[in-house]
Amino acid sequence: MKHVLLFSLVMSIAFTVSCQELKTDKDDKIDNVETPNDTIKEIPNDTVNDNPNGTDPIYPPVETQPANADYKPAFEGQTRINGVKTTTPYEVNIIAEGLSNPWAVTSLPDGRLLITEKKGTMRIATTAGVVSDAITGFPDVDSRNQGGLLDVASAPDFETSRMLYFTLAEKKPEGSLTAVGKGKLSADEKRIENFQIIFRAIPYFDNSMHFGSRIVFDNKGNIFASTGERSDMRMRPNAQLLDKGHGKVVYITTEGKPVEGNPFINKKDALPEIYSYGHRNAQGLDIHPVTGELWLSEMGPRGGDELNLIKAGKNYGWPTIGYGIEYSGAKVGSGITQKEGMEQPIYYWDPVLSPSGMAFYSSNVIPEWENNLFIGGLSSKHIARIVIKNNKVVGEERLLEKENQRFRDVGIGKDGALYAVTDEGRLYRISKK
Ligand SMILES: [Ca+2]
Repeated sequence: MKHVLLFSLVMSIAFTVSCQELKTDKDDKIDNVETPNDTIKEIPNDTVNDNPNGTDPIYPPVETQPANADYKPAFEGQTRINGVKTTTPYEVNIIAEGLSNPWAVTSLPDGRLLITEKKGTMRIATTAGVVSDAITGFPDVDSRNQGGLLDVASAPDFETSRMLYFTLAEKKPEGSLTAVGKGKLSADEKRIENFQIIFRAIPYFDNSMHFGSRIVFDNKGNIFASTGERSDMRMRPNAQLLDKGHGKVVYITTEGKPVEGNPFINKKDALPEIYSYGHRNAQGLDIHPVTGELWLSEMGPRGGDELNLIKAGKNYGWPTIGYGIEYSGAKVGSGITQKEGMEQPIYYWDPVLSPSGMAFYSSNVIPEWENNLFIGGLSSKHIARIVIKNNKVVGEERLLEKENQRFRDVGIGKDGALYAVTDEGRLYRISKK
């Protein structure tokens, strides 16, 4: 295909942590960034540590910039945790370029990669970077700013059903909303057949911001999906309202019905699909490979990005509590960080990470990465490696920060490699050397 160039350039990672410019304007919009020269560098010997205990050596926190807000964390280790560094040698390859605003990358059962593109197409890539023509068959999406065709997940029975599940910004004359839809990948892999919307985060609203969203299957074959609160000051309070679909995690069946036992299923006037609420703009969602618990990354305002452990029926606080401030510098609401009945984030970033898609590393090909969480950073332009023990963050590392890319999503390959897509149109493969 003519728009995607194949790359075989092997680039290296300097394992040192360096300061990087963090934009105070973290707004999640598409930049044009010049492509840096690809160079081959040596990995410095002094950064490869013996690791006899199987634990990560401890380094200073990766964040060295002043915080935007003067809020104090609710507990030790809630922000600016010790740094860690990957010791297993790995390599970074740009395996494809020229993708059109790729938004999600995830593995098919056969190991190939599904990649959505924001304007409403999908492609299938091999792990060598051979990319298909655009796959069509989606409804009209609102692809302005933060909207578009968003996440994709393959059905647990994909090998027989060929069913794929998506989130998207559905476009209607009255506005747009975050929707979950499904369709069948045609036998020739050129089209999505019989696309159906199965859930809508009502009501419609006419803007182009804060749609979320990610989708993940649990081991029962049901779907978790995140929605955004649509950014506008009039919409923001909806994150706290149980009769609105904005700023929520929903838990639904493959038919779009609420899962039996959902926390608000018997509550009058509440949407029965809601699983958790009080979210701002969650673009990262995944299930821990060992505990089976649902984790979510969430774009906060200036200096309030969060990592949350999601539990049924809980309120995650937006816009009442949080660790960020408005872009104007003003407090958000009354400027409080804690409140009875509202959950604390497991971890937060100030300055921001601008967390987008995330994935737990369920492989052991790179041993110290097993069960670590990898989160794509947009304005921060790196991939955050987060080490979690006993539901606390115990280490953070910045990967690929020299690439100068807005990392939109990361996915784990069946081959134990980490794959990432960027707003600039690249597909990366990060694999053991
Ligand atoms: Ca929160």
